[in-house]
Amino acid sequence: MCGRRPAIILLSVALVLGSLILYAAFQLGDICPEGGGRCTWAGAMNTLDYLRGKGSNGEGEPKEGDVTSAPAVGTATADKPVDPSCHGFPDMSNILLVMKTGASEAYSKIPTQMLTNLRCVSESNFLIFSDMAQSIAGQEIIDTLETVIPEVKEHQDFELYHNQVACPIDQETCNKGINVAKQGWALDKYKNIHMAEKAYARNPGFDWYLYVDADTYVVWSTLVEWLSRVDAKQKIYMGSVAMLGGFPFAHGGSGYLVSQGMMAAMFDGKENVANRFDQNATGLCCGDALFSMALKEETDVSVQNVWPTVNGEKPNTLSYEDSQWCQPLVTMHHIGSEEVSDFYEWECSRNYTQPVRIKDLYHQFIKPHLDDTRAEWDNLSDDIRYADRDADGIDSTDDKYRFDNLSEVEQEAHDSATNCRAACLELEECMQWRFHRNVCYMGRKIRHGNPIIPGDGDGEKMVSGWHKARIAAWAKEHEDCGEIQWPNVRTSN
Ligand SMILES: *[C@@H]1O[C@H](CO)[C@@H](O)[C@H](O)[C@H]1NC(C)=O
Ligand SMILES: *[C@@H]1O[C@H](CO)[C@@H](O)[C@H](O)[C@H]1NC(C)=O
Ligand SMILES: *[C@@H]1O[C@H](CO)[C@@H](O)[C@H](O)[C@H]1NC(C)=O
Ligand SMILES: CC(=O)N[C@H]1CO[C@H](CO)[C@@H](O)[C@@H]1O
Repeated sequence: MCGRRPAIILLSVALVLGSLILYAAFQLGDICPEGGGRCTWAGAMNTLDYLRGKGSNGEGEPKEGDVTSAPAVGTATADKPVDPSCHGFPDMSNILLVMKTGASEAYSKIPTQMLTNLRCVSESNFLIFSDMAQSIAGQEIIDTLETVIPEVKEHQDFELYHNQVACPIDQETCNKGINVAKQGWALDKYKNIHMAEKAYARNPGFDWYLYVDADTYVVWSTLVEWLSRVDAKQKIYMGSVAMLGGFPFAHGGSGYLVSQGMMAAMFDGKENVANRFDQNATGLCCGDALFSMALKEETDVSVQNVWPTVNGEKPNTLSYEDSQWCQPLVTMHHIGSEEVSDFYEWECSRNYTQPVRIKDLYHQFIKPHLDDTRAEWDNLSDDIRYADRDADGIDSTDDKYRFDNLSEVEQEAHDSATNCRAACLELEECMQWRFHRNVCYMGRKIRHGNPIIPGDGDGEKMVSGWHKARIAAWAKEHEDCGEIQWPNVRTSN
């Protein structure tokens, strides 16, 4: 029962929380105005019909390969009123999301995904695979490694796999003192092909199979609009291309898309396809690369690059520049739970109506946070460098350095953060700057970056800053992007 209707569990918890919040708000005489907070749990809970609908209607188990019966979540039906926070959610009933995680991280990643990015996705439109069978608040987590051939399971890479099953209490406690990151990574590469084979065996009827990690964010509005323009009957495998020893593959964390035509070519009429590659995985770093090699070997189809639409970065690490600014965005990676929640609330507030472009992230998540100067921050500026040519550790052959024909301000740029900033103000191409250990770095692109660890190294702090006026002027000038240019997808191989 619990496994079949995870929504009930989540919603029961939410109902209690929601009631408490509403009660508290009522006590304070401070009930939100109608529609306010629609994208929060409390807001959604305002609609009692919605609760009743989701909690009691028997939509039933999805039948195998039964795609057409999956209702579009954004659409209310007579017996299933719509979750108000899913208002406008696109019809993704021809897409199956296949999410990969591991037992050591599942409880920290999956609940937030379920509450936010997967919230409006129908149960019949996603599967979650891991290195152990689990149930998270009723959501089935499938052991994708169950079918790996027994000899390969004897490999030391499977140490964590066997330990996890043997653990009689929670994994977190059992894993104390174990390097879970390292052991989890060793296991991970065995998953991808098995996961695809199992997803297709359970659900062979979808047009598109989108493979992501548990720290990937999917922008549904962009994805659905884009895929409606691509013929899924063709053999298509696409993502953000990376290389392994010269072999191109779609980076797994960014997410990759495989068409119906491609899945059929890989698995139809064959048995135990994934097992053919179990042995290969032992000698390789990564499962996403092996997946690409396996596709190539079985079908002779190669990966297509659709970066930056499928993207491994996130708002604070993306580069806001000409070549990416107007591009539509479908995925981001390394997204923590707090960030997933922020994006979800933002997309919900836009009613999922417009495809998201990279520039939208700048406006929503970057622009409000740029400062003239920020200490202990790495803003990733590194297009031009100023330094003392003879100082220790300066590789004067690196052509990022400017030593000659400098203005007075440029000559002094490496003396202090204040001077570095002054040089940025003077140099027209400078959007932002960074000062560290008597090197002044300047950036021509807009990037936000990360805090540095305080007290790192010998105590010399890194300081960053942005030329806010110049950035604002650039953004304004580039605001008009015209029609969306979708990635070019080859439909014949
Ligand atoms: C897997 O290993 C077999 C045997 O060594 C080899 O023939 C095959 O090309 C390998 N396949 C991949 C995808 O690495
Ligand atoms: C989203 O939909 C709600 C409810 O229909 C509406 O009030 C709101 O103005 C819409 N917002 C946007 C950004 O379209
Ligand atoms: C510096 O200026 C001189 C004279 O204008 C020019 O010949 C030289 O190429 C310049 N050097 C650099 C590195 O720009
Ligand atoms: C992404 C990036 O360029 N990071 C750099 C930030 O600055 C530090 C210190 O100069 C470099 O070590 C990083 O590579």
